[in-house]
Amino acid sequence: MNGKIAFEEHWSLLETLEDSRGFVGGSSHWETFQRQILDLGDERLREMDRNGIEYQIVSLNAPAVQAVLDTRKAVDLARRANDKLAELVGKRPDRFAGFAALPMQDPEAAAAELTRCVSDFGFKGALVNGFSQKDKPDPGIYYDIPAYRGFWGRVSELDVPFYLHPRANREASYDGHPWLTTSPWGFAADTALHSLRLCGSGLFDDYPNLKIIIGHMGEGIPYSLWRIDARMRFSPRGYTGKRPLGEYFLDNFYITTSGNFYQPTFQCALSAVGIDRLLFSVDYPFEDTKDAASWFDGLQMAESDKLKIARTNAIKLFKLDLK
Ligand code: GRE
Ligand code: ZN
Repeated sequence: MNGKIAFEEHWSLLETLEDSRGFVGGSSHWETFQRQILDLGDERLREMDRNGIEYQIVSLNAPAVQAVLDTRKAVDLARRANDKLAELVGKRPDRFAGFAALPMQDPEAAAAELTRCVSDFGFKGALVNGFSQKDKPDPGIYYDIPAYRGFWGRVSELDVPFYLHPRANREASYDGHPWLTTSPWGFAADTALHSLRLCGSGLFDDYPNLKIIIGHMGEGIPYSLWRIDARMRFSPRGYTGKRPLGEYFLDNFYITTSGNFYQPTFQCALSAVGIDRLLFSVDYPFEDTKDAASWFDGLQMAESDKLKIARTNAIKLFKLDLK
């Protein structure tokens, strides 16, 4: 299928490249990976063309800004990354746009940076790599706490989506099993936890128009959605939302197919969230574009539904100037 839009697609500055090395396997693949993630030109475009992807919204690799303990340095890194991304995507506005990297260590600076990126560069929203570390590695800071309400107010005013992207889980219960902390499990566990914290905090009562995107077919939440609300009837301790949690998930979240090209999971996600909330993405270059595209293109479903997931849902969500 041609004309697909993908938006969990990463690039890297030279100075944040090392953040990705541990995830990429052996040295021969690392060579290729470096080239792919640094490039926002011909190689990426060829890969998109070969696989029917017309347009990418590009974001910085993980964890990058979120792992910079010194807030001043985090603010500076985000700004330089966004300036550079704007310059690169600006060369092919017909094929690329950007998501802002944000220094969430300082909620006011993050709100200001998002505003700058949307108004000066036409960025389509933000992509943030999970919790932030500030001054010390632990505990990580999650954005449901009151200090972030002003930040979310700005996201709501700007009316742009916020992609909550994974980073490695740091809980002590993962000790001795580093493989568990990252993409096989911990990425999803931590991003799901963060999403549920947002739902449980009353955030979406304060700002009902917020649009949160999560990848990897919903990071496991669609599979658990019914049980969460079923059990919340008996143990709602500390829950401050006005409505059942599942309603916020269905009203305020969008999910993508990034890095999860598996039919049973897709069917569950689609049944749980519906056709208007599920969107195609790859997770380039952590995933092979062909794996994502050939799997998606081969799905047996009505073409009109497929077009929504591949393209028209994204045009609507990001108000893209595409037909
Ligand atoms: C990602 O950023 O999407 C990512 C990583 C590391 C491994 C897998 C992955 O940063 O998808
Ligand atoms: Zn990703």
